[in-house]
Amino acid sequence: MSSSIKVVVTGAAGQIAYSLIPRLVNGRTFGDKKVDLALVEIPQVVDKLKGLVMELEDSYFPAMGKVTYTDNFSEAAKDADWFLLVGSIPRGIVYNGKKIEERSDLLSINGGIFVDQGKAIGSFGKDKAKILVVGNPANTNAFIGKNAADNESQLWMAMTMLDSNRAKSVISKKTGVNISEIKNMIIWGNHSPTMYPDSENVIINNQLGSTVINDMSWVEKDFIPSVQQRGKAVIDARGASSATSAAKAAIDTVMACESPTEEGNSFSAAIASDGSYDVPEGIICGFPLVTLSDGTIDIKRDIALSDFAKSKFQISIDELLSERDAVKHLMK
Ligand code: NAX
Repeated sequence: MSSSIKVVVTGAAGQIAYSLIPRLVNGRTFGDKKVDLALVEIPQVVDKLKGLVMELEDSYFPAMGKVTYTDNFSEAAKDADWFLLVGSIPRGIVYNGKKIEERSDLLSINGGIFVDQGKAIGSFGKDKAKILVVGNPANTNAFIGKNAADNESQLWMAMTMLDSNRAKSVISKKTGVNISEIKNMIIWGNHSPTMYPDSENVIINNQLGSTVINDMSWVEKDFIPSVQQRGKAVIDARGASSATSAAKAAIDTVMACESPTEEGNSFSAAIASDGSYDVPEGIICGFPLVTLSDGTIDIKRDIALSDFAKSKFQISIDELLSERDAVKHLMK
């Protein structure tokens, strides 16, 4: 083993985490680094993690280092390199005596959680730590967390890789091209049904999607809605939200950040806008990203957006701005 890395996972007793955690220590996600895990849950379920730790031990992962579990996020955050923030309060549950149905309630409750977690990450996480928010509403949770952390060396992201993987799968079926030859699959905007999956700039077998697909009616009526609504379709079919595909997407995001992006490709995640593509500064927005050879993660800035793309993207930007306004009271 060349070195070690500490990874914090919240929501560790949940569905996504059950698929995610073993992959963190399988020796592939972080190459030959030894992986220390700090697993976090709410007090009511933290004891269940004892069983998960037993299973991890029984799986015999040579890359697995020290594994701890706790309901104390600040303690877990100490000197961590990566934070996978999966835990959040879902829509539909009763919280403090009230059924959580409205997006504004969801934003507010989870916002409170992300203020505390953000502060702890800013104070106790390593400088240059990377944070991937999976728990919904992911972009705005990341926006709140980043603001509370107030540590510019750390990189906050919200996950849109699952949307990108779903979009690749739809394009693969439409074109008959293997998914490994579908690159630069960009998700612009929010991880919500307003996201804009970009069929024009995707690279299919080394050619631009706008040339290969050439069927805007299919793009508008089939492709975009099926990617935007895929999460709901999985819930309707499975009776539970996407879990193994979400875990795979989180691993894909980590791996995309851990090694340089190949020329011409990009990966999807939402990060704080620096004004690129006229997105208001600060909101956590889905962009095409690249990992440079020195490990820096940057927005790929040379993508041409058509008028059609700009109008779709704007809908998602507007939604992010309204979410930002709804959590103003949580900002420093
Ligand atoms: P589960 O309900 O199975 O698990 C969530 C876990 O988080 C629970 O065990 C809960 O106790 C824990 N938790 C809640 N608050 C916590 C806190 N403050 N600290 C630590 N743990 C906490 O949900 P699961 O299916 O695993 O989904 C987790 C989240 O991912 C949900 O918010 C879901 O909406 C979101 N998703 C995000 C996706 C994305 O692409 N960004 C796709 C999949 C998924 O829908």
